[in-house]
Amino acid sequence: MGKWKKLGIGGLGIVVTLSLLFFFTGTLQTKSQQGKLPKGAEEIARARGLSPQDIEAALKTYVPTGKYDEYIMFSSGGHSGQILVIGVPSMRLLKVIGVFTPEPWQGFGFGSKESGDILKAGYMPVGKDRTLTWADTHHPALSETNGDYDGQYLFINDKANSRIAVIDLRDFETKQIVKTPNMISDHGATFVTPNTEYVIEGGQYAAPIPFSNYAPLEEYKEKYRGLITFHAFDRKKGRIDESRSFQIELPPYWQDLCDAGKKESYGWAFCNSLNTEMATGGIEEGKPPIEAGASQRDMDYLHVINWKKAEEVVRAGKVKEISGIKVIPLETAVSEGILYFIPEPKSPHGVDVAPRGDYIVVSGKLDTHTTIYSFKKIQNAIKAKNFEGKDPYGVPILNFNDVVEAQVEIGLGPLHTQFDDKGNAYTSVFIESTIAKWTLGEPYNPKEKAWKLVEKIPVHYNVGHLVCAEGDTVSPDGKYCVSLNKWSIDRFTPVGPLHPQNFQLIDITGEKMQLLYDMPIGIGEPHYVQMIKADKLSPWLVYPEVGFNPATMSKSDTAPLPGKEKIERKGDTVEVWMTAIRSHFNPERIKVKEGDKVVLHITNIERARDATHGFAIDGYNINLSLEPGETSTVEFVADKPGVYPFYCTEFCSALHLEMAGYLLVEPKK
Ligand code: CUK
Ligand code: CUA
Repeated sequence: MGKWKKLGIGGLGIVVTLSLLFFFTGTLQTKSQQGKLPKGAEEIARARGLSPQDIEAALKTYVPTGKYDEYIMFSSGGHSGQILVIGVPSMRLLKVIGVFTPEPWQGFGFGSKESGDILKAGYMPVGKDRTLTWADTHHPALSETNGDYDGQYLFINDKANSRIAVIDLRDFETKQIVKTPNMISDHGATFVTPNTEYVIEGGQYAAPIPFSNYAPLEEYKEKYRGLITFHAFDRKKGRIDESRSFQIELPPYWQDLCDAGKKESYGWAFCNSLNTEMATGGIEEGKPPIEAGASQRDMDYLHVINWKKAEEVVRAGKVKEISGIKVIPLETAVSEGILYFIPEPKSPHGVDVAPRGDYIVVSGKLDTHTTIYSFKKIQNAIKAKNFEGKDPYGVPILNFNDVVEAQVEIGLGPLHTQFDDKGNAYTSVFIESTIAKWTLGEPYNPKEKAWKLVEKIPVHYNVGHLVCAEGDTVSPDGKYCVSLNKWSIDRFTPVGPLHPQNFQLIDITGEKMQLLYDMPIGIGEPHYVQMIKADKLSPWLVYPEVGFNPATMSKSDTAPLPGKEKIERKGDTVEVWMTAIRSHFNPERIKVKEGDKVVLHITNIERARDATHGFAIDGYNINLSLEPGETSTVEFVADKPGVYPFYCTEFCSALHLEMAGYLLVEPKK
């Protein structure tokens, strides 16, 4: 009771709120139910200490059993190297997609040749130990058609090793991992061009090209360079086509986030940078630390890149081929008018293109403003060759005042910006721990409403990115934003010194932003998320045919089919064609000799939804997940003699435990 009084709301307030809400939701119910509160609702709220606002928030997020979410978020899984799939508004975790990291449930990287090959393609091209089993995933990007999400593919980067992955949204599985040539780290990735012609990957920490070409830090300015990669995407094949991809050499500033131009700015890309000071640290020798050296200047450079022009230059062959990829040299990028710089304030981080492609919003981590550049003004300045000078590498620098449209005082530490359908922008403010809502200028809003801070809402705490429904496309939906908070301090039951991160769901439909829900994220550190209308996705519920190979997305010729199960020996190779159906494998006895190579093809011949079977061989680190219709291959050398049961790892049926067999490895004499 005390709590209610303290809130100054009282029982009447709850009854009113509840009645109003039930009146509203009641329109969806039958007449006899209308306006009726379930018995005891008020008592429950009171007993649980819920305020009227809590109840309203609960009603807005609750998705009853049997009902689906309106939006789906694809979140970077951070260091886990995975993707998290989350429903909105319920904030229920729907799936974890194995991407750069072996994922045991999906059997991704645990024995199937197909997934192993995908992972291996992303290993390092140099060095003895090429294996990589983690990634620092940052920015997922949904494929786009005309600047709108089309629900077909998803991309994500690995900042730690400069890699890009392709996920097919028909089965939500990883199809390709590309280790980007020449680059060792990235950050401005992944961002797609409006028709997914390219997946953009901006670099981060400058290094020699390729990074395996050793050069001491004393030669930083001469030998180190930045890079941006345009990975050509073949939508038909659903794969990055490395033969058509290209890179542009950049000065050794640390390029940061990128965004693709759209509509008006189609054909251009924008990346910001930090450390135009080219600091490399050296506290060991009494030099300033990197963080101080890299923040001496008031301005860094927004990179303005004409990728349409770059395409022409690549076609004309004005490139160097380095490590098997076409690279446009820096001098060529300058002489061909591919690259321009614009000063951008203090330690820039986010760069986000407005829905019509007309404005580019940049935020500086050590600034209090968002800075908005006009694409038209940029084009005019380039055409008029209105440059204030050149950087040490000859890149023309546009005059800040010529191209800036507005600056909006937001608060300390603005990072990333998203948009809604009403001409508003939402910026995450890191140091303040807030989300700031502000208005865009014309043509989004009439003059008197333009470029103004509207409202701020506190978030808990240290927000990085935020996402709003389709909020980085040409047609944002509004409705919801989610704040991706790095710290959660006092929000959740303590679980040791490593705290969960906190995704906070915010309703942006009303006059005021309303915080609805906290979702702890126990997998860190997610950086970016995209939110797509759920009805834009049309994933398969089972694979389209029995014997379907997800790696090729086609029916496999080698898939075992019912009645065709067999075991064949050719020399030292034992090849097995096996089927799986509730509740047995066929064959169920595999006898080999120590040292034999075993090639096992397995098809799950089920057609019922959810009828997944696993296939694990004890002691051999093998586990597959076979969805209905799926076929997979396992290859291994039976180098350990003994008796190795194999069994189904999904509780598929009443006789699941009986769904098993024996691998007998007879020892050498
Ligand atoms: S992010 Cu990669 S440092 Cu602000 Cu896009 Cu977190
Ligand atoms: Cu199949 Cu358990």
